[in-house]
Amino acid sequence: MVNEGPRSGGDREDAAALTGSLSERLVGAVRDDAAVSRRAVLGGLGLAGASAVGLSGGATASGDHDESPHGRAGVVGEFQSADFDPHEFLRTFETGTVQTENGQRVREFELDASLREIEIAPGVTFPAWTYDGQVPGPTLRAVEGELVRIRFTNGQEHPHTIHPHLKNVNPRMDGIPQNGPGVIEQGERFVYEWKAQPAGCHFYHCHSMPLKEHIHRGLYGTMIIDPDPERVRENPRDYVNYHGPMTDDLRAELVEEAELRNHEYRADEVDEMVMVMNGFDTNFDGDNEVYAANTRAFAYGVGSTDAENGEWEAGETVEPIRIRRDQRQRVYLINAVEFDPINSFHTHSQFFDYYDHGTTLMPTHKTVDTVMQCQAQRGIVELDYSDHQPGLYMFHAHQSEFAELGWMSFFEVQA
Ligand SMILES: [Cu+2]
Repeated sequence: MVNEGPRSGGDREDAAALTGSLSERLVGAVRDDAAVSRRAVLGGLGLAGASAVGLSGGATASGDHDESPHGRAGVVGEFQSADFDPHEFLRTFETGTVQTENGQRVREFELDASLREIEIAPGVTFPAWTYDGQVPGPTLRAVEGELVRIRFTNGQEHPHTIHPHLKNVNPRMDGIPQNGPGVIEQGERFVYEWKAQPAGCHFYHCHSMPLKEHIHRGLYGTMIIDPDPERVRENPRDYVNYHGPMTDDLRAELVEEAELRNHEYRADEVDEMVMVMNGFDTNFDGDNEVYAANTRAFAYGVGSTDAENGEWEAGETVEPIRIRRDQRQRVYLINAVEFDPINSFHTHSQFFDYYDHGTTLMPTHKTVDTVMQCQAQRGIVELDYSDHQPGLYMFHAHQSEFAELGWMSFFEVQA
């Protein structure tokens, strides 16, 4: 008998039950841990103290579900704050404004630093330091060879910077306390300028001291530099770790890959996503309590829903990432986790190609189902689900603990 495929309601209910039970366990643990630790820190404020820092809400199942202690299987706490949507963030790329100055293409962005309470698990908030009010900061996207100009304003009481993981030839622009303008104090502005090179998937973050706090609090984001197909045609060897003959066919293939990476050419033919793996130390003891891809624990899990065939209800905050079988998927993946030495990305029932740092147009890892990244390491994951039956396919950190504390997600392959 041919099996009936994974789209039966049972699979969705099971996935929702798993997501829900992990989410509730996480929220319960964080709430208890935070209440205890903060009572000690805040001198007997107890639950009132926890409430004052936004941790008293706990998991709140969406309104129409049974709250009985025995009837919560499959009930998933929904996120209450609508100020950040990881589903929207996933496919949002900021391309700034472009102008030409003395023959040089210049791409401008504005960023500010500010304090923001962000919701990291249903009902659990975290006092973040943010770029543009969000964690991760906006995904900035430019084209190789351009000048990237960032007008930065620090609107927060701590001194901050923006440090780019680019090949930056001007030390004044390195965004560290010791060089150029140094740290940018509250109310100050600075204009950073960087050459957009090399093409790839890159990281930006604050480099003020203590560095681990400024990163852990949320001051980081992704900067994508799209390869310039014309430059690839002229200098194909810059984009491959390959020493054989450069044939016309290979050159043409590399140029085509560059076009499929470049948002001004054909990148829209690929389903592009950004996943910043991050973690949050909610009681400030030097260990993370909550992990995620894109800040919200289990947001790409499976929610409890009556929806069928992947038609998730509007406003639902926990839902898998819907993908098409007839389209290539590309994930710009970065590890921003503080305190833990490595993070990883693992796909179930699937192998992918990986481009370490995204700087090559041929995979650096071919046909793998797990990659690991240290902090600031990043790369491009390319997936092909055309052979797969429709349904839910899990992916997660293969540090199992991270997965159980929030970094567990599903792709839902559409029929
Ligand atoms: Cu900072």
